[in-house]
Amino acid sequence: MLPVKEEYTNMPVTGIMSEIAGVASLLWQKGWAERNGGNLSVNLTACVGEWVPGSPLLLSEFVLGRSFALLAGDVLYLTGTGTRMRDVAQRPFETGCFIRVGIDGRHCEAWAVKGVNPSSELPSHFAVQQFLKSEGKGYTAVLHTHPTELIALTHNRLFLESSYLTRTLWSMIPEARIFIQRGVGVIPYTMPGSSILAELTIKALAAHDVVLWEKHGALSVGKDIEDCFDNIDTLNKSAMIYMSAHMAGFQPEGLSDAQLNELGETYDH
Ligand code: 2HA
Ligand code: ZN
Repeated sequence: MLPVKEEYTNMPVTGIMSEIAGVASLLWQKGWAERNGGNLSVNLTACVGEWVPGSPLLLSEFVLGRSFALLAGDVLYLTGTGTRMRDVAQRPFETGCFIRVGIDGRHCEAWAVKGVNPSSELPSHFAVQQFLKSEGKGYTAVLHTHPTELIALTHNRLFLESSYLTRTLWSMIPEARIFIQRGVGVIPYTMPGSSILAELTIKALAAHDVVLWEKHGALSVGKDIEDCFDNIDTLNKSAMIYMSAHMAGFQPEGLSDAQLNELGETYDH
């Protein structure tokens, strides 16, 4: 667990914040978080109840462009706009915001150190968070990052078809088939941060826990932020194996249909 500054240790979320810091550190080390690339959110409501963050975080208020009725009363952590993951790794309390959604689903209170505003991807994070809550599977975390090899695959039209991409990634190593049971969704290139991207992402999340955005990045959902990271890490490993084989001059054989079916029969739930 990374050390947490003394002024934050009375907060009921230090464990989750250490987890967020740990994942942010991995994203930076993996080379998936150049500059301010990527953002993440966690719905903290289950562990904070009526908690109101205190000093040294300052309170501000803002109104959302649309209502997120299902999130009314919830508290979410969201990384700040322009935030570098390598800084989130060191100072998660100071690089993001704690946002309580009002009972109308629109008026929000946000606590953050002075000058930190929520990520410009707030509308897509809230839309995905609301979708996760509606599904009732206990998923609380959303991670968007830029995994190099997975993005490279989306530069080939063949891999823009979800079933072909999933079959290829599953067949590179058993773990991909075991842990990414719902496969990977793919969304054609769309302007980053746009509401259409958020809409298409939610549609794809009905069938998958991980979605690739063509020529941009990945978004993963899970019970916690480490789950989100593990999903993308497992798939990126598959992409790396695929590319390593090609770089060595041969087409990887891949696990057979029978081998993949056997894994599915043994592990799917
Ligand atoms: O937060 O990655 O897609 C910066 C981004 C936007
Ligand atoms: Zn991005």
